[in-house]
Amino acid sequence: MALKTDWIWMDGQLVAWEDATIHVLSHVVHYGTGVFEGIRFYQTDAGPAVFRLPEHVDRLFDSAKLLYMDVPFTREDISHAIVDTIRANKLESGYIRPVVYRGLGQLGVNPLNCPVNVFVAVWPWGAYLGEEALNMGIRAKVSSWSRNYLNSLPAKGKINGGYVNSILAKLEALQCGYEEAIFLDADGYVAEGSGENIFWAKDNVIYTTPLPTVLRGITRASIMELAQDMGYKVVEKRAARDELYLADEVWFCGTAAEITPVREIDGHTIGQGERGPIAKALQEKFFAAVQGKEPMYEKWLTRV
Ligand code: PPE
Repeated sequence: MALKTDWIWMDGQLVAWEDATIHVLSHVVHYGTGVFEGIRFYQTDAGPAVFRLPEHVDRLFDSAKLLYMDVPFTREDISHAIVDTIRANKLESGYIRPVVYRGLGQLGVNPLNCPVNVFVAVWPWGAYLGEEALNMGIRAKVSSWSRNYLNSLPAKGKINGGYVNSILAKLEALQCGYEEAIFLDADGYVAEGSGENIFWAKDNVIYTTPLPTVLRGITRASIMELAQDMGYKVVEKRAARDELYLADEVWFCGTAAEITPVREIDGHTIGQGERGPIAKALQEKFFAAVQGKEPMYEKWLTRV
């Protein structure tokens, strides 16, 4: 199993992977009352390095705050737990999944009598949508499901239960023969993918969607910075779906998805129907940066 490693950090200590279990009556199992992060670490010449660790830990604490959970550890503790878990499992590169959740105490919608528990797991995770997707691009479908409405679920929280919305869109896209879904928000404007932010380019200007209804993606912020440093103008824009259909390039980005070009949406060929030059240039910069080959972005790396 791809998820099998040796150790998982649980509530302050490393436990054997087989023993990293929770009770079926834990609150999170019933109501999705947890928050999580997805972080990557990459192989560099000087050993593994975690990409933008402080930003991910900060977002984890923000997410917990939105669910009124006091994390029983400091940000420093969690950062150390992440580094320790990578070291213990002796992985060169992979994915990190910290989860802060309501555990075993009482059931019913009120979670306040349940403890707040934490675990950190790591595992090797290759290209999220397949290696070919990074080079050739994928086919996406505008979902018939709307992104969680901003007064239904806060977009700035990476909340476990909220991902059922993503799963519905993903399943619909797969059932219809596409690889990924594009969400519109409840007002009909382009929002994001099921687990990615979205960008597009038109006439050499790069666009992405504004934050109120999408996750404040750390890859999104990195790409905006890389693109600006490369001389591109980057604009946050509320857009209708037709703007994507008519774009020169479209790509998804996220920790898991990295930078995945989109070559077709709803039967419309995007640009030339392949990875475009801007997405390719950004991929090259991004992968160089995460592998410690760009001194300018060394600031984004935490050495393990
Ligand atoms: N939007 C959503 C809905 C989302 O889930 C992610 C990350 C992003 C945007 C991009 O955020 P960032 O990773 O900070 O650039 N999705 C995570 C989980 C994916 C999964 O299938 O699980 C991820 O990429 O780790």
